[in-house]
Amino acid sequence: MIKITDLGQFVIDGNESSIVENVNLLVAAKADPIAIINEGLLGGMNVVGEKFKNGEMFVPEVLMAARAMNAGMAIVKPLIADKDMPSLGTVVIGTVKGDLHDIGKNLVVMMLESAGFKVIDVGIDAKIEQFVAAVKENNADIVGMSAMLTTTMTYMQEVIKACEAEGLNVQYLVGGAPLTSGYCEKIGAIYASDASGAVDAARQLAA
Ligand code: B1M
Repeated sequence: MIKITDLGQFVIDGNESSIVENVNLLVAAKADPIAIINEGLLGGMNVVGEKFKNGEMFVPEVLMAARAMNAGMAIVKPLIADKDMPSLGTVVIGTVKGDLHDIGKNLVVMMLESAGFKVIDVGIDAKIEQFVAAVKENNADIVGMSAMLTTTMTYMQEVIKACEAEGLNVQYLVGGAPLTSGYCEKIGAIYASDASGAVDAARQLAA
């Protein structure tokens, strides 16, 4: 049987069937589910994140890797009590009102989850009330917003104002093609240009 650490390469290769087969074997052999996640699945996804950042892997490969990782997660997560799941913090994330683009946001979600964040995805066309309710329900640390249109990016500021008016103690992480770091600074949010950058920024915000 393979070692837990060997799972990482299957994730990097986006080899979902080998992940499913070998995670099942490891579980049957009573391997620690948390080690399967941390040393196997997330270990591989961390490498994917680095390779994506360095331009050695591209979006379709990252999506395949994430799908393979999620297939393994689906097997082991039911074996772990919620309290035992390591978490760096909770991120509520969505593509803002009026905007239906979600490929980049979904990539950010996968990378954040791989890095060990609990992520509440409020989806596309997300309104202020959805962000606020999700932050309150989940006691979130970070609000993440994605926008791909110049006409929708301004909604981010409205979400931030609403969270502040509600007295929510959260930090703001934003991204999307039309944004600039200058604009994000002006609205009081941290800007990340890609999914790996989002993970780095979230780690700093949660520290
Ligand atoms: Co649309 N679209 N689109 N589109 N679309 C763009 C964005 C556009 C630049 C195309 C163009 O004209 N050249 C343009 C926007 C122009 C502008 O406002 N500046 C545009 C337009 C105009 C429109 C419509 C208005 C077209 C129309 O109907 N007339 C319409 C709007 C619909 C709406 O949202 N209300 C529309 C519709 C669509 C589709 C539905 C067909 C489809 C979306 C499908 C989907 O997402 N499920 C679509 C697509 C696919 C695109 C392009 C081609 C690709 C976007 C994408 O997925 N990129 C895009 C042109 C382009 O970018 N080349 C375009 C890949 C993705 C991995 O990158 O989303 O940038 P990206 O995400 C990156 C980073 O930005 C960052 O990390 C991600 C991963 O590295 N990031 C974050 C993103 N969110 C983040 C959040 C973070 C941190 C980082 O923290 C929380």
